[in-house]
Amino acid sequence: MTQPAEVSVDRSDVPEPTPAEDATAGEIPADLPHLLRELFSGRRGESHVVAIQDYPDPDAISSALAYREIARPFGIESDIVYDGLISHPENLALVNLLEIELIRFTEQIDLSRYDAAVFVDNQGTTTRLTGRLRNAGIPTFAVIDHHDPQDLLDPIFSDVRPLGAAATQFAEYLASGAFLELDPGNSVHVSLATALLHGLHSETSSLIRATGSEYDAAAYLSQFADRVLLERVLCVQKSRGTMETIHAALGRRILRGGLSLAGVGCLRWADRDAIPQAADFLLKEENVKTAIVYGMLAEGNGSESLIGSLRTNDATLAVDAFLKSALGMNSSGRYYGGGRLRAGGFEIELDFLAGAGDDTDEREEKWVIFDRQIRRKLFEAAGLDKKVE
Ligand SMILES: [Mn+2]
Repeated sequence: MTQPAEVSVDRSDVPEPTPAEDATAGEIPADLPHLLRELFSGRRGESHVVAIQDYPDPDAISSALAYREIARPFGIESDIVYDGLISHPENLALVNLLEIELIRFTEQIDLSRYDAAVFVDNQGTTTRLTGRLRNAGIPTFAVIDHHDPQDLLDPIFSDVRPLGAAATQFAEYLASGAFLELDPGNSVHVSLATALLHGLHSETSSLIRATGSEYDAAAYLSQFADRVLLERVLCVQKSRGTMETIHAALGRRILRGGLSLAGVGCLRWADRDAIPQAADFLLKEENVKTAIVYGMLAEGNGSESLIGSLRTNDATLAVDAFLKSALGMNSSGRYYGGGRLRAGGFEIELDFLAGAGDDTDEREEKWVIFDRQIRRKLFEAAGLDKKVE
């Protein structure tokens, strides 16, 4: 380990990712943690920006925290930055209870002060920071993610494997002992293990979608996690806005051929995360295989968008392809929707049509049109359009 590989790293040993569905309890390639350690030792004194997706979930938050802790012994300081919002109550609880320091991007933050960028639980396609970091001239040091390879970034270190969660990758790094030994008496380590356990629990729908690797990771993390804290993070009550959105979704849902579709109307920005929670809820109904909930969201700055979430327990549904073909792309070639195994989402900016101000009638008229349009496209793509009213 004398000559840290600065630029060229042979990635031929990194296994070719296969669809997440086929993931088995594969062993972590033994050289990955050691390769990362070697790279860390050549970067002492650096400051890294860990970019997580715009609407960070527990998998992303805990993975970023893990990166910070494994890099710290090498004299590398990391800031965890996101350019969006944390609104899901469970995610807020995680951040607050574990006192996780996250930085929300604003124009005042000078990204050029960082030496390198790291992407965890994403590959640069779900965070607006990618373009900002590129503009600031920040090189990409590492990409550590469990989604299908997207080849947008060209990192020095890449670990993109089809696992149930990014938290699993970091649990494997920790278990390898290449970076630090977790100590059950160290409160930072206990917080980290608790956060990762929560990350992989929530990312795999309470381990239902877990592979063997997630069970191995959970077994390892459970030696250090704080169960009382974990319970407090998990048992967060739903906000009033979320309850109202679920109520609207139940009242407005249209059931057809195993698809439950609900347009919930206009939403407050703070209730954005009510959409996926409502989709989760609709999926519980008998005979429902796929649930899609969408609504119209007004941002403080006057911009508006339609956002939606898809949840399915139909293993044969190719979520990503379904949403891409149903909703298409915008004029700059960016798809409105996409997804992974059993979950997906979409976001359609209203651009010129945005901004009804306080005129609720105008907003309601707009909603009626968009609602009908989205409903038609989704039913058509699902082959259920014959009976559209
Ligand atoms: Mn994830």
